[in-house]
Amino acid sequence: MGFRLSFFLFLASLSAICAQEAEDATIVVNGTKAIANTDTNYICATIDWWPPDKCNYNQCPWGSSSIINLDLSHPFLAKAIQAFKRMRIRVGGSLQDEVLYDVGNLKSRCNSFTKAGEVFGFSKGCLHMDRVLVTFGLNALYGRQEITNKVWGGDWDSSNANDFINYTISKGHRIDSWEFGNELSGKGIGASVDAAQYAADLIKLKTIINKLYKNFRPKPLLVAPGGFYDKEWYNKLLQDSGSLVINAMTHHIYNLGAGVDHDLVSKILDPNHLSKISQTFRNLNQTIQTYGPWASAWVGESGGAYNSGARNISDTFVNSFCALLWHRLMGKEVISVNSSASPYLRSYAHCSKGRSGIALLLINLSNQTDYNIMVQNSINIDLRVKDKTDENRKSFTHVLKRAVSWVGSKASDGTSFREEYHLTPENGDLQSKTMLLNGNPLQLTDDGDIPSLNPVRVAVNSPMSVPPLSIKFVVFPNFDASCCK
Ligand SMILES: *[C@@H]1O[C@H](CO)[C@@H](O)[C@H](O)[C@H]1NC(C)=O
Ligand SMILES: *[C@@H]1O[C@H](CO)[C@@H](O)[C@H](O)[C@H]1NC(C)=O
Ligand SMILES: *[C@@H]1O[C@H](CO)[C@@H](O)[C@H](O)[C@H]1NC(C)=O
Ligand SMILES: *[C@@H]1O[C@H](CO)[C@@H](O)[C@H](O)[C@H]1NC(C)=O
Ligand SMILES: *[C@@H]1O[C@H](CO)[C@@H](O)[C@H](O)[C@H]1NC(C)=O
Ligand SMILES: *[C@@H]1O[C@H](CO)[C@@H](O)[C@H](O)[C@H]1NC(C)=O
Ligand SMILES: CC(=O)N[C@H]1CO[C@H](CO)[C@@H](O)[C@@H]1O
Repeated sequence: MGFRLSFFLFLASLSAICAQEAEDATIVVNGTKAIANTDTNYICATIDWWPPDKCNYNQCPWGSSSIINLDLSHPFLAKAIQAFKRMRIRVGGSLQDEVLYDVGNLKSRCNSFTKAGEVFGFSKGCLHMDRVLVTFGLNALYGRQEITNKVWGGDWDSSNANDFINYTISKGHRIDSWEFGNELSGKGIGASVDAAQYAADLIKLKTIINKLYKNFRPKPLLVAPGGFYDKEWYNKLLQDSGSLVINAMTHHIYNLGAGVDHDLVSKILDPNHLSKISQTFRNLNQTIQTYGPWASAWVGESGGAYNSGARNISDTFVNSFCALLWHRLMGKEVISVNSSASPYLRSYAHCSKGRSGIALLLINLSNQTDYNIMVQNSINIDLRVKDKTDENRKSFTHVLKRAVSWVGSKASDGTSFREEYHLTPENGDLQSKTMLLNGNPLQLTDDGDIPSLNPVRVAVNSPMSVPPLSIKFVVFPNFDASCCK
């Protein structure tokens, strides 16, 4: 009986294997020099202004997740933020340019957002002052008028923002950065403002910040424009605002298109589609290098699919545990990887965070190919080239080093291992809301605590595979990368 059962299981697993293809791939990691650096708070989150009756495509997903109704004292929220230790939270979104702050000498009545208003179909709303905030998006339409269809002109009225910033200082709230406006760049989404006018108002806001924070340190950053990248508009904004006014230039990414799109899943699994957006970032980087090298390039908001995402897609497999693993494992230094795999295997390398070695992120977008990966250190390839050009100098230690550990040039002490964090959707269903880590469901404990995210440790030279439709973080603590020291 036992034999027959295991034979049946063997056949069953054999047929599962046969449905897949396997591809061998080599990933060469060159840790000589970092190719880019990310911000310390690279993983961040936006809390939006949308009220519960914001609906798209017959769905109203916002509930009580908005800054106007979120329970900021909820222990689950506190625990989630604590898990990241220091996490940037941006408060902003479409209604930001409609918000009046109920402080100082507010000229109009302070109401809640109601439907049937001017810009996004919601009226002017109000923020009552008992919230804790970090990157705060200011209303950049206040005082302007709509000149023609969606184009707004006239000077920004800074009085309400001035009073609000002053209020936060008097309450001792530490704001890391003030962001000016939301999606008003280029042709705008709900409204647009000319770049020269926007730059003049940014200079005014910088003066206000400098004055109000004269005796406070650290002084908050000024972040702008939080919109979609438009080359002429972004170039002009940096040129006209001038030296050291904008500290970080933000842009928004919704490269999947509208949440109603029936092709979302195939877009998410299409490497060519996903890679297109990197050109936008290269263009933004170019704008900054040319017109304002003092500024950093930030993605201020990105949600994949716009208009509140898509049900059973935006709220599934790829969820916050992935962001938490990135935050814990991936350091600031981005390292070059050269992969021989098809574009369906996406690979990223960073220095490990807070320890030696490197961390890789491998995402298999293929639904049929199982990748067998061999990771090599470019140092060893350089050694091999040197060995070939001068056979006589091929020293015994070089041979020994390569034989012992192909991840470094140093001979290992024999305890070399790597750590793997393998993420898969429950039951192989990509639209499952439960993510498995090394086969175990990731769920909050009954007390709302984050589950422990433990890796499996395997011998560093043992075969490594990335099965279809799965994600793997791999830490190589002994990887010899000179840029990670
Ligand atoms: C800031 O607020 C204080 C009261 O807290 C007030 O005395 C001061 O005039 C205000 N400053 C500005 C520039 O609005
Ligand atoms: C940004 O531009 C600089 C200068 O052209 C270049 O060296 C750097 O690699 C670019 N970074 C990115 C991420 O494109
Ligand atoms: C979303 O998934 C749930 C549970 O799997 C299902 O009951 C529901 O019908 C799905 N909704 C849509 C819009 O596909
Ligand atoms: C990447 O590897 C391929 C061979 O797999 C090689 O031809 C190419 O030059 C490498 N690129 C870099 C930037 O090292
Ligand atoms: C893989 O995806 C393609 C396109 O989405 C689909 O036609 C095919 O049936 C899938 N194959 C497997 C093995 O799931
Ligand atoms: C690794 O990068 C360094 C510096 O960028 C470069 O000089 C070296 O040729 C690279 N090695 C390989 C094997 O590509
Ligand atoms: C090379 C390869 O594996 N291609 C497949 C990757 O997965 C997508 C869907 O997930 C298929 O359409 C490709 O044929």
